[in-house]
Amino acid sequence: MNRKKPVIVTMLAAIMLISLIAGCSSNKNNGGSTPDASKATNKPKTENTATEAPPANKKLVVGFAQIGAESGWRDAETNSVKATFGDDANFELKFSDAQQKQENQIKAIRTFIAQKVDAIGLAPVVESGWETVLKEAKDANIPVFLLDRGITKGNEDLYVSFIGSDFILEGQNAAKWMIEEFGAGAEVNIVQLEGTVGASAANDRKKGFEDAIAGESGYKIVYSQTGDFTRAKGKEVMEAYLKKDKNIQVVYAHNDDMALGAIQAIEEAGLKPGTDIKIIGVDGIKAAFEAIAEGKMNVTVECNPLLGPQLKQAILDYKAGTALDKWIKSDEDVYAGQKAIDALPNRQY
Ligand code: GZL
Repeated sequence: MNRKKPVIVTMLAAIMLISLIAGCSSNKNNGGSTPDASKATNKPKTENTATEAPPANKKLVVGFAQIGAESGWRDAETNSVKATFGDDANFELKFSDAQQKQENQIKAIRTFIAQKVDAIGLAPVVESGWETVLKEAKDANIPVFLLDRGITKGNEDLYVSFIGSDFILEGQNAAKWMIEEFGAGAEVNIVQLEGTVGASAANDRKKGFEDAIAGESGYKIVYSQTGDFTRAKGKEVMEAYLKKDKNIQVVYAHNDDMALGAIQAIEEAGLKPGTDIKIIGVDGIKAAFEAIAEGKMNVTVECNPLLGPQLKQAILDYKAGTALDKWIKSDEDVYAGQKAIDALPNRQY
């Protein structure tokens, strides 16, 4: 005989079943939320929308859109990224070299998106022109990490973090060394060898340096021209200038490779680099330390290229749901004279 269960028992069972289901689904959402660490510091934190870590046995596939191989610094950064991910069985690195062309970097990012990589690293050759392709990566739910150069302000929602240096500070440090060397009120003519047109590293090193000498009326930038961060172009620009005018006291190059090219041009013009004309570079590559030890260069402002470990850690933190700083900054130093000579044996790149 089919006895009807009291209605109350059936309703209670239904209520219990519904609350049980609701309880499980809310736990699942909590697993994906990012602990709000922004209260701990006033640094802007990146909202982490990662919902779950990949299964334990799956490799994390990282696409890295590198600029090119234009300088010793760039080679050191490439080696750092390749070594970091190549040594870790939990990762697979897809690497592309854009030969310093933005369109090649954009193509590489689109390929990474099509390959459904787990994360994209990008060293943007120039600041502008990234909105469309980075929006495509965002729509594909692929986190983007900027390495060593930045993009136009106002697009912070298109990348997780910028891992790199304070280029304005680097420009300020270059000017600070120069003013300490010559003294306030000195009459100093300066040739500035600028980096790649439109690159954040060039824009900000220029800004930092020029702002720092704005109050020093005797310090004049008599010529400023891009050498595209390469040794060959740095030499070419310096050769052309020296044909017109030899009355300069300082060369400020946005990277050591252009400074080393300028040194060659100065020697070929019959002048003594490091003595007749003081040479300031940025990067801290070994060849610059060697030039300082030879007395042909005066100072290099360090810029850390060994960013592979920081990129890997940022990806792991992001995947684990940890809040990340929008700017993961490198700490750097300034090397001149005996300090550079003493540091030379330990320089890694
Ligand atoms: C700096 C980097 C610059 C280096 C140059 O982070 O973008 O690009 O200073 C390199 O040597 O070409």
